[in-house]
Amino acid sequence: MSSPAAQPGTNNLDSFWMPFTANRQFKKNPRLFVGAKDMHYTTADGRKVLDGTAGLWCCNAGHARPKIVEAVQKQIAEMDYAPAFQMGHPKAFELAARLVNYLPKPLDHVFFTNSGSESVETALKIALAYHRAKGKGQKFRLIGRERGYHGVNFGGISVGGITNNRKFFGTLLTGVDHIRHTHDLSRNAFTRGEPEHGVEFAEDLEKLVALHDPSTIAAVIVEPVAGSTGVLIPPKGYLKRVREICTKHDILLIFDEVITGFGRLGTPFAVEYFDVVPDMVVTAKGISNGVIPMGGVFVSSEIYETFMTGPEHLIELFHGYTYSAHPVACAAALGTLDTYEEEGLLTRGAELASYWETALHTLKGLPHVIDVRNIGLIGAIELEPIPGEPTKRAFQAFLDAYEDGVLIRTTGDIIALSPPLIITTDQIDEIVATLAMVLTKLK
Ligand code: PXG
Repeated sequence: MSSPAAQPGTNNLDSFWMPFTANRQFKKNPRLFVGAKDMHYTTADGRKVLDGTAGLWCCNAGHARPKIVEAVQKQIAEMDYAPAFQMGHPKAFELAARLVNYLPKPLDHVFFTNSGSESVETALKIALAYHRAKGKGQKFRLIGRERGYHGVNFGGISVGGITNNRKFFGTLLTGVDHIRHTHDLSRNAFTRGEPEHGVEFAEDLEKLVALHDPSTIAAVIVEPVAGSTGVLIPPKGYLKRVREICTKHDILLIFDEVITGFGRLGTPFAVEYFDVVPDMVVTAKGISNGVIPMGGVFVSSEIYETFMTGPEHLIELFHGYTYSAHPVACAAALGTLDTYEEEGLLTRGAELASYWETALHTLKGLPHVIDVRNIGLIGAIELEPIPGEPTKRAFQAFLDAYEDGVLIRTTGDIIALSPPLIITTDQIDEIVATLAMVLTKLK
């Protein structure tokens, strides 16, 4: 065994089993970032790369923002950790009280977690426990959607609808069913904003209600805009119809806003963008600008109050994490909210959306492009896959764009874009010009 000192720095890439990464390919030709400031990363070989993805959809205010850096540094020195159970610290309460202002009134409590995946598990468990507390413990079924992404824990992959995230991992949760996804290029290709066609996909929920009986269904979870699966934008009226069906049958509606939360659509949350109020909202990522891991679940007062019964000395919900409302994460989130508010970032996407849309749609007509779609500050370019070699063409575009100085994400043969909300119009042009170059050369 060689000593760690014999393998300093990046000479040994072997030990780290990288998440959602082609490890062997990466380690033969690594791509390492060593710095980040505002809209740019710096690579290990000293190049600047424009961030077209806000890290992984999380650094909505850009990188190394002074208020956040300072808040984190100060908090670590002042109090590094406080027990999360049966104890508290002021910043957790301050943060919760500020956060609930971004959502409509009934969503006025928040439970803290450390990631989107944990937030999803938390929401699903609260849904089951809520119905049980109401004397309806037979409402146990959870409904997700094809191509949905709700993180990687067992509840999340069960309600999720991405085959590769499910098929390797056994039986998953029982009592789960799925409605169809809404992606329909035959009718909606090259739509700007919300597609015209597909509201009828919501009726899948009525079919499942008829099949299982509403008395067995606890909750439906959907991403208002599905991100990870390649930016699937809901057809006009779809989310409103899902809400109606849930209300009619006493089914809780959970919005997974891990990606859409914190300004991505040009409103603080998608709840406001689509004017649909769910019973719970799952968040993470932008809550702390990706700086310190954090997540949260917003619940309605009706849900919270349902648990606040029984003797006062008893724990109301047997759930929580060692790091729920971690003081350093709370400080990061407070610094993040200060930055969002001072710079108007949670609505800046609305100001940029039409410039973004026009710029992106200039890519229509380039080789292999079968769709361009956009909403808020999200964009996607769908490519025709190489026959028999799905994902390869988009992955090559990712590698080429990286070499040309722009960070993009790809999933399947779809390029997804979600830049920090501080992006300038010149930087939008730079992303689009680089992509045009990359797509023109792509085999
Ligand atoms: N729900 C949604 C809607 C997400 O997008 C999660 C839950 C899980 O969050 P955590 O914090 O546990 O990873 C996510 C995460 C991508 C990409 O490029 C998307 C995510 C994560 C990594 C990459 O599409 N979303």
